[in-house]
Amino acid sequence: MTGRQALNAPPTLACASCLMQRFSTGTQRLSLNLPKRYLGQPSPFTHSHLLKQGEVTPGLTQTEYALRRHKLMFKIQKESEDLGLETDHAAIFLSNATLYMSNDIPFPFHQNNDFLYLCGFLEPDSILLIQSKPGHSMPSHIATLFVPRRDPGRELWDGPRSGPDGAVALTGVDQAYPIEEFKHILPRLLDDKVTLWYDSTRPSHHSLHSNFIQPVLESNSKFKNRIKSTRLLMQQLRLIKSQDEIELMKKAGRISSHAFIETMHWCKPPVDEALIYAKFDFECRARGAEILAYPPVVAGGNRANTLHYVKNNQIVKPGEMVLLDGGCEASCYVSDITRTWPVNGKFTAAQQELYEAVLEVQKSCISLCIPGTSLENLYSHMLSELGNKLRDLGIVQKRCSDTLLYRAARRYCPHHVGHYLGMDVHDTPDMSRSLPLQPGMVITIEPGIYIPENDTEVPEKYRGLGIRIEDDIVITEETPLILSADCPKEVYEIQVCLRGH
Ligand SMILES: [Mn+2]
Repeated sequence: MTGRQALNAPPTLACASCLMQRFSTGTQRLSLNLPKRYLGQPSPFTHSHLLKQGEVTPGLTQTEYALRRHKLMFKIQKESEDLGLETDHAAIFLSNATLYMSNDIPFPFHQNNDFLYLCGFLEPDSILLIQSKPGHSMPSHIATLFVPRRDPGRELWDGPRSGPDGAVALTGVDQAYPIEEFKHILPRLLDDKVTLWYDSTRPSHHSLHSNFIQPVLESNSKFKNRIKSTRLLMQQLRLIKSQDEIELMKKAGRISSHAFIETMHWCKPPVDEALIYAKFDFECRARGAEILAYPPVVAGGNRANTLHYVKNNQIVKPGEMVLLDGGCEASCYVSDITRTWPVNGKFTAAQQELYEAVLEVQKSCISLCIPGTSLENLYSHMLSELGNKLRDLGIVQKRCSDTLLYRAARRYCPHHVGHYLGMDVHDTPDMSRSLPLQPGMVITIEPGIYIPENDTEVPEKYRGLGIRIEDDIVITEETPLILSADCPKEVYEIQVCLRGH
């Protein structure tokens, strides 16, 4: 295929809709062909309570995954045109490896999210290869999985594996082979002079990289020039969520919000931060979340001023507030919520003054979450609003200049207003915060005010208080959609939740 032919490729949307039609029949056929045995992950046949027919992972069909691969190849086509490349293309994604905390004791396995995004396969030690079809215009392609072969000896210990046949039937990729076969593939691709799209700087699976890929690339230095990174292309794709992804993010937001309600209602002082952590974790998983998306911050009193406090091993005393920054991962998508509440059940006057200041800034930032603005703009807005609040509260001098107000805002809120959210908590981290927000982007809005107990420049009543309020926001054409809207945040809502009536 030449660059000129590629220009004649049909536009994305037309392709997407024919794909939809083509795959809607294909999906049914493949689902009916699912092996009637356990695979290496839930399937509609073995876990009908989790997956519907045609779904690869809960809520995401084979069509959705095929469309993602299609969009990736479309982006590769565009970029190769810009670079003037006239070759065929192959994109390679490695799964994660199982990591061990000590001899034979694995950490819970988590799939590499780029790999997962493109095929939905949840086993470790696997490779996804997406090749342009020689003689066809992009984004036509062939998707191949290389997966652990079935092995009764290992399966006795570790449970069933999908094997190549199970991987094809479940995910809807075109073909699959045992992982060992991959070693024959790469040299052949490079001999055929393809451009290789692969993130070689940060391989997600070290032994697959060093066994199968690195030696081939090092065997001939000219191969190096034919490698292009997939990192930014993947992040551009993952930055804009589809309707199916938004539905899953709503679910994650709902589960976490209800876990917050239960945890707040249950929480009575004195209470161990570790117990609050356990309660929140339990309430998330009892509602169908697989895991917490990150180690939560459960910080009582002055510990809330340590932004990444995760020791969670102190006692929260009566009269103190606790800051809980937590969120679950459900069906591969995460939520990230923070609430701060008085464990007594009622805010003191000083706590309420500071809390309402943060809340007003937070709501003001959320009201500006519309297409065209950016996280950077929202950050500037947050700082200027925080500056005004700090002045109104008497934390900074009444007559100080805008520059000093801005500086004070940065001092008492040392972090950004938010970040992108998706399959990862800090999602698509190489995407600039200056990008104009578009419908389908999901961000957090999380202003805070943190007053260390030893800050003698601040009125005494505020010392030792640290407050953050964080919600998850979908940008839409109209008003922003708040995924964590079920989680109480008004003072009266919180107090009602804490008292249980
Ligand atoms: Mn966050």
